[in-house]
Amino acid sequence: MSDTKVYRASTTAPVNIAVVKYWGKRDAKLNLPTNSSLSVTLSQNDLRTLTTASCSSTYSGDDSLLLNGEPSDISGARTQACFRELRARRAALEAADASLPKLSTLPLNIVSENNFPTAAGLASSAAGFAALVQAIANLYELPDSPAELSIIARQGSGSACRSLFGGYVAWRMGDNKDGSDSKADLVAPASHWPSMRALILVVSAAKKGVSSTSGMQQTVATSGLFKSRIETVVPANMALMEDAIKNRDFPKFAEVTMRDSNSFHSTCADTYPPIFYMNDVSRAAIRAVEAINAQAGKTVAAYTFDAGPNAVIYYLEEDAATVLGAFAPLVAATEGWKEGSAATATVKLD
Ligand code: 2P0
Repeated sequence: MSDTKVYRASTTAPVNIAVVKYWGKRDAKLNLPTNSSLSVTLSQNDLRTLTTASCSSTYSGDDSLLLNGEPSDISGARTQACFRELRARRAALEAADASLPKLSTLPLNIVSENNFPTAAGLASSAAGFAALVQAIANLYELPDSPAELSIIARQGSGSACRSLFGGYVAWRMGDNKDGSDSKADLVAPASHWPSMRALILVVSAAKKGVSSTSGMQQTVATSGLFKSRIETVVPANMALMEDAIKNRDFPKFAEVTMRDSNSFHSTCADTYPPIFYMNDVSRAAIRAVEAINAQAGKTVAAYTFDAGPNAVIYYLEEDAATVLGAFAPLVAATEGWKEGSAATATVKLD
């Protein structure tokens, strides 16, 4: 009798916001980066992708993906690479154990939802590909560790490899040509530094003008500053950041975070033609952080910006009143991302 069962597994994956940024590929096909990077994973209660993967012999035709209720194109090489790698691992399990159902040959049906704006510089591709890979890995009951799965998620979107872990996560660039050592690595769990918080200032929920993928390719090809960033600035920032996290040294964490964001956006401005992700409200957020720190007489807040104008402000719980109070006027200048919600989210990192 043929098996008509629907096999199903769900998972959520969090957003991560880099404090040492990934920007540049040495191999565009495998998503191998020109530098290592390090991120802080935000709480799944606030920003996350929820994904369900299912497969069945009763599904007709091809694999499919429904993203936020809309059919989404999965023919791209990156999504196909993730499907192919996961199927190969399942097929190996099935070859070793004939009693396992033959899921690797069935069409996959993926349903995915973000609870935040997609492609607006809030790392939606990171949470999206991490959730896609983890959901299919769960469906296939793969024994692979998060670090091993991060190698697959990386091929979907580079930053996705860091969303396989919570807490403080490094993406080690690796040396190998095949990408087998370019993977995520847990620097510290969120519980190591439980008072860390993030304030997200949604300056604009619109889709970004220049995609990260094409923006970083233009930077690699045209920026002179980029060379010193990957050879000198980032290796130093990685070492300083890991020490700051290990020692729970907020002033150092903050300084490296802000310097690395500035360095990344400088290489964007040094790209020809230049790329500008920050706008006037973003720059006002930088000034606000400087004013908060000057008034406090110590560093209590750190800004960082990805490939969009939205600000992420890191601070510690004990400084919440100072930081959130100072940001109140600026919040009025930002737009919310979903009806009824404020323009900002304060995020606990669990
Ligand atoms: C990061 N960003 O480290 C940096 C900072 C944006 C600025 O990772 O081409 O969407 O899919 O590998 O991962 C955005 O790049 O690019 C990114 P692809 P991805 O978070």
